[in-house]
Amino acid sequence: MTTPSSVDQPGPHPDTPEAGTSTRARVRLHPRWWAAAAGLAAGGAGIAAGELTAGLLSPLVSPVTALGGAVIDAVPPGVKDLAVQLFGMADKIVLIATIGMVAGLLAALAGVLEYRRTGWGLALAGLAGAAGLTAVVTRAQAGPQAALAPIVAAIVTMLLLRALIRRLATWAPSTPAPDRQGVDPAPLARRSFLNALAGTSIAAVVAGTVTGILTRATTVASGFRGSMTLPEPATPPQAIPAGATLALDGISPLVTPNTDFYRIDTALAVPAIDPPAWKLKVTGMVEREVEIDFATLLAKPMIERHVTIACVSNNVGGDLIGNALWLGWPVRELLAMAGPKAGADMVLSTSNDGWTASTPLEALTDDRDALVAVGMNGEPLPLEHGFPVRMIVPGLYGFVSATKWLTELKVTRFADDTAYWTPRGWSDHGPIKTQSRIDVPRSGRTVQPGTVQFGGVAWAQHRGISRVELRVNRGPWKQATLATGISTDTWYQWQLGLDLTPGDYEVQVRATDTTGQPQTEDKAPVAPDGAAGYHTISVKVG
Ligand SMILES: Nc1nc2c(c(=O)[nH]1)N[C@H]1C(S)=C(S)[C@@H](COP(=O)(O)O)O[C@H]1N2
Ligand SMILES: [Mo]
Repeated sequence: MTTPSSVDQPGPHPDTPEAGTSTRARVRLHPRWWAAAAGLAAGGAGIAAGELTAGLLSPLVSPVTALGGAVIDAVPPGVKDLAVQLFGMADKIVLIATIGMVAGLLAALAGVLEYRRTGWGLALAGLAGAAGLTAVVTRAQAGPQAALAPIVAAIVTMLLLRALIRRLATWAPSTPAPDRQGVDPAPLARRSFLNALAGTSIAAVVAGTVTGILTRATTVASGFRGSMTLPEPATPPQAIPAGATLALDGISPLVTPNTDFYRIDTALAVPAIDPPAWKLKVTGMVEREVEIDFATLLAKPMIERHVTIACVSNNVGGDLIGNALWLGWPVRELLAMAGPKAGADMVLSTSNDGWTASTPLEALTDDRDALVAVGMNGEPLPLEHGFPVRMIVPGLYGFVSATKWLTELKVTRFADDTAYWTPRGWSDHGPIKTQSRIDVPRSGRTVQPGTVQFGGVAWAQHRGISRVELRVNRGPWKQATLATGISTDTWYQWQLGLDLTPGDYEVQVRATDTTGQPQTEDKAPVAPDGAAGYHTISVKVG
């Protein structure tokens, strides 16, 4: 190897172990590879920290899943079909693996960039975090806290990347300093870098494993949900009548999409139920206890009904209300199998997480279509809306009827049993109060003088709405155009054009139900049994 002429050659390549004792020579791999490894470890730990955050908040806000969803939505249908053909049910796993590979490559690249030039790798990590943030906030069904996970992922990645690359640069400067005097820092710096790299990698694996364990139930439940098909209803749903929808910009859509549907529950983490393990029991004051499993329930003759459900905590003018098409089996048929005993007047429904609601037995046995529901707007119930089975009862606030993740119906008496909210200052009965809301214009808006179009929704579930009126500055009531309802169990759109000259106005709305009873003007707070009063907005014309 050593020839006389080699004396005049430049020294051995610094990557080779033969390079002797110079600082760079100790690096057996080219430092670029160590930088890539640092990027991978930092990115892995960052993503794991983000997923762990998401898993703790709610498994529904995972940045990786959100990005995957965004990719699914973005690819043309042809590519989607191809992916399903190629990979079948494994298509989602392939997608997640692909996202993992892309993330890995980007992380390695961030390491190399950061090693070359301080700040560049951080910038790349920041960009990736911004992509995750965009995916999460545009998709998550879980509100603004969803933004936390990608932010945590980006910050952890950047901090670790900076710390690792700083150590690497001390050991193997990317721009080698002229020969230094004194003690060679290499062995110490080398150990410091390798320890940090190992620590980061271990942390990434531990956080990833914990997240996997935490979210496994959710993964199983969403996997089942994604691959199941809902049964067809035995009788088709009522068609939405022509004239049920008014063409007015900004009015609430007649049917609320699942992703926009309000969510209210006490569950810190969304319960994840594996349908094959699910059972619904009917117990208490019954002739015979009944227990049905998911397959048995799906085989029952189902009906599909639009029902507007509302939260008792919905303030006048609030948005804790939504209208969906629910697929389910009438509760009265399930109760008939069990045979409620004389004297019973309540059904205490229990959720998988222990939450309970008290529903009058009558509301579950009369002719209204109270449902043991499995479908929402043509899909299996979303996890956060009660997958796999919930109750839907037309005419009652959710807190006394709409039990999600339903597992038991106990036939009992109001005198003997108490539901979750009853000892907490809320009523044990909760019929929905007749209400109306102005959606457009938004309160506080300035609008053009002339004919100003007002519009919104009104509801009196199971009684139906017969009239909606507006008044300006407490003047006479003027009747609005009322759209045809889908049924008395849903809300109705309404609209009215008012000629207004420049100035400040107070506009109020009131609805009247089909029994001729107008909603009350007397204000009531949400507790104990629902808000009352007129929705009042201010409009500036000018
Ligand atoms: N298990 C369970 N079910 C529940 C609740 C709850 O806290 N836990 N909240 C109820 C309340 S107060 C309302 S208003 C409705 C809301 O249903 P949604 O989240 O599907 O809109 O669910 C009801 N079902
Ligand atoms: Mo509620």
